Amino acid sequence: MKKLIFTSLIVLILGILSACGGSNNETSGDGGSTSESGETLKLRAATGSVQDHSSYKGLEKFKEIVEEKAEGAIEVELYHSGQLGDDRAMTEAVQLGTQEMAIVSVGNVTPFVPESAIVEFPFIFPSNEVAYEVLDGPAGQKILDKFPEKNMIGLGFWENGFRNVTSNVQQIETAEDFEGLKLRTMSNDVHIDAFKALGANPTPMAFTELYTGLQQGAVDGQENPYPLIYLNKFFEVQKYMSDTQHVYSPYLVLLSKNFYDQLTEEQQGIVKEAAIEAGKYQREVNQEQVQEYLQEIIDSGKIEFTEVSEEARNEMKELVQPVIDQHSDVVGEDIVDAIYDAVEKASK
Ligand code: TK8
Repeated sequence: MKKLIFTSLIVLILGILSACGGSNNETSGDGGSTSESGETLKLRAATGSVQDHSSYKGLEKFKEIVEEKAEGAIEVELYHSGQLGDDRAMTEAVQLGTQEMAIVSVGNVTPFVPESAIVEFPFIFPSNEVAYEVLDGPAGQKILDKFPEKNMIGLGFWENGFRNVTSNVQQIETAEDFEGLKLRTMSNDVHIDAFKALGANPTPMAFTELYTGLQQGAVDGQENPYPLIYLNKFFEVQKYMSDTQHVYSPYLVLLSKNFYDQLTEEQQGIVKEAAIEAGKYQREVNQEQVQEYLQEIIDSGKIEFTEVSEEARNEMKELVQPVIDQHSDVVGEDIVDAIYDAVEKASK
């Protein structure tokens, strides 16, 4: 009998506590909320790119929207230039919950979510407009849906851009020119296998170490969109650049699931909508920067720029196709079919 009374008391106490406890936050009505202690929730968001890069401009827009709509319940702290580490380190921190948000190249995230590799398959997107339509639609959502099981939330895709090769050895105008090139790549098996198929010697290296790696000759070349080649001054330690446009690189907006689960429903909506709205702005800024910084690089006279012919680009496509076929098996038929169908539809 005593045991029954004791157990009933425990259940009663737990029931009272849970009624008082609820979520970590008490909603003040229209998105504004604070945690039970009244403390503001801190959201640390970082990019590996420098402050002038469009990814940081996008974070500034994200901060403006979230802090206005959350009415002080969420404080966004911004970081840039790898201050919180390179993409891999930031992705690990977001997964662990020690960092709330990161803007990272999908190419650096594939070790965490292999299915995401498809969006950086060589030559899969014919234009940035097609990429936007596919990534922002149901096919792109299929990839974002793979992140919660890895303790992360994929809020959406921003833009890094079409990647182009720079080198200190020779101009890369045809597939043969890749022969023996010690090329820095992201930590991405698809890119490593693709550049091997082109005859290069791919060398994964953190973005934060890349400038020194080029300057000291640890690697002969790299591949990135023009804004990063300009803003990180790679063009000053390279002799040749060509518009290979071999991969379209989206940025992923990664959010800690631990943090997301703390938010009220209203706050989750605010953060999601802010990422989408800031992403539209970031893509516009990035497109402007692609044009502006390509011209700055050419006008600098510090690097020899060449355009790649369609014939040469088609030869590269043929050489990397077996790699795409092999890695499509890793991504899985459902996502592969969805992405390629969406690309075909958006390209019409
Ligand atoms: C830093 C990286 C960079 C990526 C790379 O912003 O590692 O080459 O393209 O953009 O995310």
